[in-house]
Amino acid sequence: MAAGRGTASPEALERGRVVANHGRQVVVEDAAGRRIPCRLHGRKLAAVCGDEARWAYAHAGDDHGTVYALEPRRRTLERLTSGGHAEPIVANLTQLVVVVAPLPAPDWSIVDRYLAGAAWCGVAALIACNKAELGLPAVLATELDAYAAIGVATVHCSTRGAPGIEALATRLAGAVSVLVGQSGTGKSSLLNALAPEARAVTQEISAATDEGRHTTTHAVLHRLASGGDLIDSPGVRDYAPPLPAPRAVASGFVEIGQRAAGCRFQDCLHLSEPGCAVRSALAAGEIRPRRYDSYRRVVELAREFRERYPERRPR
Ligand SMILES: Nc1nc2c(ncn2[C@@H]2O[C@H](COP(=O)(O)OP(=O)(O)OP(=O)(O)O)[C@@H](O)[C@H]2O)c(=O)[nH]1
Ligand SMILES: [Mg+2]
Ligand SMILES: [Zn+2]
Repeated sequence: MAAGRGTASPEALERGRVVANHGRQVVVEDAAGRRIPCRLHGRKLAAVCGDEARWAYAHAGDDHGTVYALEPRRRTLERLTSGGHAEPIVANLTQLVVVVAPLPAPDWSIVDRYLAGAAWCGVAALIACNKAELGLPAVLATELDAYAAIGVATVHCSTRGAPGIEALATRLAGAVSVLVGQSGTGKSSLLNALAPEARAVTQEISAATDEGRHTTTHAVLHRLASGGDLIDSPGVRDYAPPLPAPRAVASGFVEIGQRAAGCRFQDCLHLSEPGCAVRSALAAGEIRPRRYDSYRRVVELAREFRERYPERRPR
């Protein structure tokens, strides 16, 4: 089937999935697994990795095509831009995998914000601790145990030695997952280990700063032989998801959201209100101060957002 540029009607278009995104140029995978470079039709169309696309070859026999439309997105991972807008990163996900490692040293507030963002958009989340063959510093092991204790799944993996990638592969089977996290944690290395044909570029972290070099610049999706689809994404220096109303922030912090029902006031923000079950649990050592601090900072962000953009409705 081929539809010319001006003649493409929705029924005549093929279905495919955006598996890489380079601005106005994308790569679409068709039902047979072929990957076709496509341009986006019109200025308004903006695709992200994971989008379901309606596309057509420009002319019969062409090896490139045009994307004319995108299907409505489900479960989109978004980030809050400095201008206060929600920018989609990847679409139609089922699982977010936050990758941490002994080096670069984890920034746990980034991890907490990813977990909150996943909860708010209805995506399951998992923490993968890569480079585990190096051995885990006690502080890292303690944090991972604490996440496990509040019900966040954690898996240890390595692309260089034991424990390997099997436990991660098991978690990815049957899911559409995205690898996110700080630069240099080994996201692209994990993709290459799981899907060697991906041949994603990887790079040593900087010896001067012990930080990654922001090697990956675009999200890319690969099918795994072990099952599931995996999206590699660029490493971040910081991350904030689009913010809900301050009262809804607790739903992104599982151990805080669970206790909110015990608060005296229904609209308790768990900051300094009397009769607050969350503050009681914090005082009793049942909630970790570091996690509470992450929560408090996100509530502050959500309040600032409301003051700054009163016309924008929180989702
Ligand atoms: N020791 C050890 N090093 C690893 C492991 N996995 C990846 N690395 C190394 O970590 C460095 C960074 O790996 P990348 O895969 O480029 O990291 P990334 O997370 O994709 O980085 P960005 O694309 O910048 O976000 C490279 O030198 C990898 O060889 C591992 O399991 N153990
Ligand atoms: Mg990378
Ligand atoms: Zn409270």
